[in-house]
Amino acid sequence: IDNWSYAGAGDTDQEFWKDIPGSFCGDSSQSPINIDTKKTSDIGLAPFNLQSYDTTKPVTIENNGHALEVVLSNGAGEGQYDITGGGLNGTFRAVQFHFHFGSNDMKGSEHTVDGKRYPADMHIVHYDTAYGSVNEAIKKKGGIAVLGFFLEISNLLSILSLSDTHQEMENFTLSDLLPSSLDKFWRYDGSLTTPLCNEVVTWTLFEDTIEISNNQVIIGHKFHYERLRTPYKRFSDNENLGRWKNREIRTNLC
Ligand code: BO1
Ligand code: ZN
Repeated sequence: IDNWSYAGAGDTDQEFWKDIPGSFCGDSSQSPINIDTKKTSDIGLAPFNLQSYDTTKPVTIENNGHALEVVLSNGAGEGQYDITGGGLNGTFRAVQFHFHFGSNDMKGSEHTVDGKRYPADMHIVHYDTAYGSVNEAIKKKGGIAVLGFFLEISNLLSILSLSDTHQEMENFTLSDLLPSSLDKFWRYDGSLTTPLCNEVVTWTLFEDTIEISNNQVIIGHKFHYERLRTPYKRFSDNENLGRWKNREIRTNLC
């Protein structure tokens, strides 16, 4: 069913994503992008409330063939990882998070900051609960909110141990993964970064990074599914990309 790939697979790779039936990959508000920090400015937005991330629950880690993914929702439909604030309208529920690694430390992250590519990034994918399900929300502009974090290599062990096989984790706490400061972030309206590339995503990219160990990044390289063409050049020189700093911020594009 997933007849697309990143690279080296002929007519399924990135240049052809736009030709997939129902695809939005050739549209004009695609992600990822480069954050040009000189073009950002501050507006006042509320801080995020990510309290629900403090809960400890079982999760499943899997290689979905496109990324290393951790499934959060167990299908019970209960409000689990619900977030508010951060300038989002309403309540957004996390369903999964995943990582984008490269084949080596010099690449991996999909978004870039002033041209800098991090060894990996992590995307927590939420849908607007007003739409009832992720399948409905994915059809609506702003129906999806992704919180993106850049990963940097440090000697610290993070809480998540990765495996190259499907793995259950009994006691997992999402907030343990996050950087200590969530105050500074960039905001723009974009898309899913893979087919069908729906332009329904309110993107939040946090300036503070997550530190992972060298061993973990080596494991991550085994799961590299990297983009050929990234980021998209979307913004002309006089367009502003929003940035939130110290819980104020701003934005505006598109
Ligand atoms: S990303 O965060 O922009 N890299 C991204 C890319 C693709 C998806 C999600 C996030 N895909 C969608 C699937 C849906 C699924 C949803 C949540 O992820 O198209 O079928 O329900 O897992
Ligand atoms: Zn992603």
